[in-house]
Amino acid sequence: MIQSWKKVICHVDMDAFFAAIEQLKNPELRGQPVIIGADPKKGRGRGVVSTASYEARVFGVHSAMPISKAYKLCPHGIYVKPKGQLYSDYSRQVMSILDEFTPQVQPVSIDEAFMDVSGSVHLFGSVEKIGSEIRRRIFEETGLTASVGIAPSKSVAKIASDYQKPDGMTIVPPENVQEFLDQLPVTKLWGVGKKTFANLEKLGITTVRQLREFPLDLLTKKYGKMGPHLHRMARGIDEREVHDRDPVKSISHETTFREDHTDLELLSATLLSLSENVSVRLRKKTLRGKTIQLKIRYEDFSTFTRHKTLAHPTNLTDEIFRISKSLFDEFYKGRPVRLIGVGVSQLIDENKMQTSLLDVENERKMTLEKVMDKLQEKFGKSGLTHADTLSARKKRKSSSK
Ligand code: TTP
Ligand code: MG
Repeated sequence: MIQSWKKVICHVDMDAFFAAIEQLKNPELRGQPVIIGADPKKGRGRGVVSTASYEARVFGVHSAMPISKAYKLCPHGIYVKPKGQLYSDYSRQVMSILDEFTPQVQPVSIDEAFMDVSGSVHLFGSVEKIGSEIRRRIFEETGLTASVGIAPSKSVAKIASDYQKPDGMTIVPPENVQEFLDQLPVTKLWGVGKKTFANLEKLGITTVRQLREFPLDLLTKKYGKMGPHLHRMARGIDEREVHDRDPVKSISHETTFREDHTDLELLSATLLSLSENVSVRLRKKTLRGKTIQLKIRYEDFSTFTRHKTLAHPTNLTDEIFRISKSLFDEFYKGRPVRLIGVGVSQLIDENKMQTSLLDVENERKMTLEKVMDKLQEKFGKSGLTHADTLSARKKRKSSSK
C-alpha cells in the first residue's frame, strides 16, 4: 500500500570528494588511481590516506589506511598531498547550492549534509525531481558528482545515499523502508561498528532482518541502552530533526599551526589560550553555553570533534579549558596535529536565566572574570591574565600563524 511521506529527508554526499576535486583541476588525473594523503616516500612514508579515487579503490585503497599500505597495494597510484583551503571552498559552494532548496540544511562533514525538503517537494513536482535537480545543480556548477539518498528519516536517507555510490540516487518511500533495510548487512546501521557487529554475529545476527526479528527484551538484556536503539534502527525509526544552521548557535576559536605538532605542553597551552578567547567572547555577549567542543585536524586534514555537555551553562575560562583538556586527553593518541579548536554551543542569554538555577560559587567566579575582562580592556592584555595563558602565548608565538 502506498503511504504518504510525513517527512522528506535528503542526504547528499559528494563522491570521492578530495580526489574528485584534484581530478577536476588536473585533467591528467582523470580516470587514474589518485590517492590523497601523506607522502608515501616509496612505501616508507608515515601518515594515512585521506581518500582515494574510485579507480584506486579497486586496489583496496581506502580512507584512514596507512599510506605505506596504500603504496603496497597501489604503487603506480598518483599520490597527492591534501589542499585544505581548496576543498573548503568547494564545500562552501556545494552547501550554498543546497541552501537554495530549503532553509533546513545541516552540514555534517566537509562533503555531506542532511536536508529537510518536506516543504519544497511540491515546488519541484516530486521527490525524484527534487533529488535529480540537486544532483544536476551540483554537477553543473562545480563539475563534481554527488550521491543522494531520500527517505522519511535521517538514518535511512544516509544509508540510501551510500547505496548506489558513486553518482547515484536512491529513493526509499515510506512503504519500502522495511524491505530496503531488511536485505542490508547490520553493519550499515547507525551505531553498529566492529565491536557491536562481533557481538551480534555471536547471536547469529548478520542482516537487518535477523536483527529486526530478534526480541527487544533479549536485545536490551544483552546491550542495555543500545538494545532499544538497535531495535529502532532496524525498523527505520529515527525522529531526529534536521537542524538548520544558525551562526550564533555556537562560539568557537581555532589555531592552525605552521608546522604539525605532537608536543603535549604546547597543545595544552594552546587549548588554554583558545578557551580564554572563547570565554571572553561569551562574556561580552552575556552568553553561556552547555556544550564544550574540541576540534582536532591532523596532517592529512582528517578532522575530528569531541564534545561534552555540562549540567549548567558556563562562560568560565577555567571550566571551558578543563573540559576541552579532558576531551583532548581522552581522545589524543599522539598523531601530529595541524589544527586545534575549542567551541561552546547550546547557548543561552544569562539575563534570561532563572536565578534559582545559578550556582553561588560559579556566579562569584563569573563576576570576577568579568572584572578581569574590563581591566584587560583598559590596561591591555599583558597586564592581567591567567598565568598559564601567558606561558601559552610565549610558546605559541613561535609556532602558530
Ligand atoms: P567521505 O565522504 O567519507 O569520502 P569520499 O567523499 O572521499 O568518498 P565517498 O563519499 O564517495 O565514499 O569523506 C569526505 C572527505 O573527507 C574525503 O574526500 C576526504 C576526507 N576524509 C579524510 O580526510 N579522512 C577520512 O578518514 C575520511 C573518512 C574522509
Ligand atoms: Mg563523500
